[in-house]
Amino acid sequence: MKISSKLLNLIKQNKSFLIVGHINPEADSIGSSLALSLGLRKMGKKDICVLSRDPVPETLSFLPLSKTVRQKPPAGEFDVVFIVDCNEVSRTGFEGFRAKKMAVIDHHVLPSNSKTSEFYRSLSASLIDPDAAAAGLLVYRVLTALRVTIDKNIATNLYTAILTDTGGFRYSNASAESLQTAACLVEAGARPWDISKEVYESIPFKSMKLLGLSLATLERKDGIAWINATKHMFDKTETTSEDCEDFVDFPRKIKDTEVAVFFRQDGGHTYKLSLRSKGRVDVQKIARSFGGGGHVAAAGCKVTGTLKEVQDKVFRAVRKAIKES
Ligand SMILES: [Mn+2]
Repeated sequence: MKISSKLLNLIKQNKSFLIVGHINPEADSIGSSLALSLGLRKMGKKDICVLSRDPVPETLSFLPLSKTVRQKPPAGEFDVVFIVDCNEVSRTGFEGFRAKKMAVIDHHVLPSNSKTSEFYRSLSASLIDPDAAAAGLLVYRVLTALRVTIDKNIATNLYTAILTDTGGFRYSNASAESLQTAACLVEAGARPWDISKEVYESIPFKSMKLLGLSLATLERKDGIAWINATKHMFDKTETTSEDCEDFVDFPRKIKDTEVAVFFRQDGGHTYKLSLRSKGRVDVQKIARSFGGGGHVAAAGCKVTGTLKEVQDKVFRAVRKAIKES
């Protein structure tokens, strides 16, 4: 996809930039925003602010310049606000921005309602490519089109963004472009093992203890594999819900699993569910039938009842979805 000259000119012809990602930011949101800001700085732009409503997760504090991310916009008006890794103002967690112009760099599918298209028409420029594996790839395209030299700090931010959004270059979005770009980023100074260590090999000890307890509950039936984490387990390991973010990946890894479910006890009789599909079943539909949402292959919802009641209800819906797939 070609980058519009509108977007390139918007950058060339303006001086001050506010760059904002989405709420609950992960590596693509933070890494892409920081890389864009570093690239603009290399072009001689001095007035740049990277904004995130929620703080940078501790696990991403290794990203170069991550400490410069602000949670509140500075006073004064910017020339341009860039919305990165999302395509709605509401996803940024802010109500609006003091900026003369707005642009979007994103790889999510645009929600198809009129309000959005009105918003879309109001943009000064955009680069929205749902086929791109990560927003980081789009920022790379923009910076190279602007002939910015990619240095080690930019490369580290972008490599981490692409690495994590492709699940370590394993998911179906791991395109030739993502691998080719990653190779260029390594040449520019990104260090794969250093980054992998930070992203995949820095699990807190207590989280691993919790995983041990949770994995001991593993069961499977009819193409569904599941584990759970109870309040008792959190208390015993002195952990919180933050310590079990990827747990649902473990039942998904099992051969012949169609749908994996992780049940996390939230209150006495409330369970937060994470659902993952290996590709055949649309778990977003299942989650939505319980008031939740997400993506085709990854979704979540909350269900009340005892663990047994919750599991009976959910498995009935999952079995039906597997049968219909
Ligand atoms: Mn992303």
